[in-house]
Amino acid sequence: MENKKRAFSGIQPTGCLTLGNYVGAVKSWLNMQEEFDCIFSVVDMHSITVRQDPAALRKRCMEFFCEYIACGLDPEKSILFFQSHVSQHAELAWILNCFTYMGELSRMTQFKEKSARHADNINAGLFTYPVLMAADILLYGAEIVPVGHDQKQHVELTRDIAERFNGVYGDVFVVPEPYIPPVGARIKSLQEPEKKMSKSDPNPNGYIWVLDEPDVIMKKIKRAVTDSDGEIAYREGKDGINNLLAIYGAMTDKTPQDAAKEFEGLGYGVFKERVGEAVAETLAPIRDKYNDLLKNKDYVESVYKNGAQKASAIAYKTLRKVHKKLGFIQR
Ligand code: ATP
Ligand code: LTN
Repeated sequence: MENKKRAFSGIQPTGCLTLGNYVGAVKSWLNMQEEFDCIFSVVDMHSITVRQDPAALRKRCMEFFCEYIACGLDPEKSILFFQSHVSQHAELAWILNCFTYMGELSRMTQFKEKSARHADNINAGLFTYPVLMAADILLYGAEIVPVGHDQKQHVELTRDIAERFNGVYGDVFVVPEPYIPPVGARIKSLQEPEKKMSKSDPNPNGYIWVLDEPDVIMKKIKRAVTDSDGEIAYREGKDGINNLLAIYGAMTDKTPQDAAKEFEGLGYGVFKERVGEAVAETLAPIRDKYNDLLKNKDYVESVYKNGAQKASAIAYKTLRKVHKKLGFIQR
């Protein structure tokens, strides 16, 4: 493992893991497992910027963790853990808060969107959320951060914070690069194809859950909003069809343009059926593996405990170095 570059990423356990998350994030994580030294976290501390019901959150955290493994993240190759199990994330976040400007945070698109959506609870955590994300990444010296397009701005802020800190104290942090998959970085909602597919969409017809049954997948794809010109082509102004082509492409490792050629001249009905089949086929083994994991709670527990231990050993070293640079007395 020693000479491999390190990758870090995470998903917050809100809503349910969607095809958008799978294509935009988890799928590139799978490809990275061989080449990189990977660390993936269920970032539970991020999810409390919005009020959560404790029982529901507990259930969802476990669900996401099992989904990670079911999707193919391999505890023998990658470190898998819950963010709240490694206290250094919160500790480093505080320090980085003191190296981040209010102006920078108020420019973050996600903050602007979420504070508009949760106007009754614009808490400081929502505002400083990107600082916790910077801590997640910088604690592990990650060189690469595989995320969907919407997270690029946060990784860029992480770079700025790291460079600012390094500018004062020398080379402490590795400055990370985002990795955005070329295809599928922006899977759109099936109901409102101008918006991204979101796991906290109140309308389940807008997204596909990675554990959806084949008949549910087919129904959702058949109901997907398209257009009325009847032509299967990948071009501007055809958001719904473009999205289905991107989904099909992601399922079959083709570009949306190549996928469009495959369906040239066919009707939307047949096209949707083929897209639905491709999605159902990709997700079936994930659902099977997930159901096996549910029967094996001890194994799952050993994975996250072991993961937290390994993550913590790395994080401890970084935090120790940071403390020393800052002038704190070593413990
Ligand atoms: P929410 O809607 O609850 O804010 P989300 O669906 O955007 O959640 P996140 O937890 O913000 O999910 O994102 C997890 C990962 O999945 C990130 O790397 C993000 O970029 C990626 N991702 C999320 N939605 C999509 C999408 N529609 N297409 C591609 N990638 C996505
Ligand atoms: N902010 C991200 C989730 C996230 C993350 C991270 C992604 C938290 N910490 C570290 C990559 C690296 C989101 O909302 N998708």
